This record gives sequence, C-alpha cells and structure tokens, in this order.
Amino acid sequence: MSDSDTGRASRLVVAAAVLDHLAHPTTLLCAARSYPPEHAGQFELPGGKVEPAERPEQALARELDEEIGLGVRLGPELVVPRQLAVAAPPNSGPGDDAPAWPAMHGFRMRVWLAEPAYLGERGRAGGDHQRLEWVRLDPPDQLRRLPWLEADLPIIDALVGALGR
Ligand code: 9L3
Ligand code: MG
Repeated sequence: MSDSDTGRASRLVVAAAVLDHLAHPTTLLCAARSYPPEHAGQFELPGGKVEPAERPEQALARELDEEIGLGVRLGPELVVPRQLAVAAPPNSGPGDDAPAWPAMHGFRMRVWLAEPAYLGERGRAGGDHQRLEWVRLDPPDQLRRLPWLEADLPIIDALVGALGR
C-alpha cells in the first residue's frame, strides 16, 4: 500500500458500482442522498471517506455495511479516466451545521465493480440515503439520464463504457 492510498495522505473517497451480477449484470444499485438539502434525492454510487490508515477496500466494505447493511464481493476496479474532484465538506451529516457543497476540493475517488454478498438487518436506506433503487441496464447508457451527483458523472460514463452501450 502506498501512502497516497491511505485516507490521511490522499483524502480518498471510495465507492462501489454494485451490480446484481458481475459477469451478467442487469441492474445497478443507485442510492439517493438524503442530505445536504440541495443534493437530496440525487443519486450516488454508495461509499464514503477512507479513514486514516484504512485500506480503500476495507473502507468500502465498512461504508457499505454501515450505510446500507450490504456486504459485497469486490470485482475489478473501474478505471475512471478523469481525476475526480469531490466537492464536499468534511464530516457533513444530517445533523451537522456544515456549509453547503461545494465547500472543499481535492478528494480523489476510486471505484470498484461489486456484487452483493449479503444483505444485513438494515438492508435498506438509512440516514445517508433516502432510498435505494436497482436501475435496469438495458441499455446501460440510460443510466446517464438519472439525477447523479456531479462528482459521479465521470464514473457513470466509465461504467457505461465498461458495460457496453
Ligand atoms: N461523494 C460523492 N459521490 C459518491 C460518494 C460515495 C461520496 N459516490 C461525496 C459526498 C460526501 C463525500 O464524498 O460528502 C464523502 O462521502 P460520505 O463519507 O459522506 O459518504
Ligand atoms: Mg457515504
């Protein structure tokens, strides 16, 4: 692991493109944010910030378990050509008195393809997400029409490319 992969060094955000099936995907798990208010209802690929000294894959497993009670089997990392600038204040949450986005820059995002390994007790949207939706991929490029967070648009482009149009 290089220093630039730790949460402390890189301000890294990780996310998962959770597909119903890695080899023959027909749906993608899309998570609608519940905050901040101006982004409520917009979709993101679920994930979150890497903690100091945490490996990115560990952080992704933790975030998905904490946020939606979902365990995943990781597939390949998705190559996203553009460096992703995630504009977000640190530690912003539903109850925080945080400034509105965009307030901070310089996060990078790494994204993995994944498929569900288990659905725990939560298994549904919690505080971070107002709802979860399995969106059909026929054809994949219809994903582009959904209301994604701006930070996720390059990921969706890369995903559509990887899945074939
Ligand atoms: N973010 C944007 N798109 C994503 C993810 C997982 C995260 N697909 C942004 C919004 C958050 C910040 O990164 O403010 C950190 O994510 P989190 O820890 O709030 O989930
Ligand atoms: Mg999150």
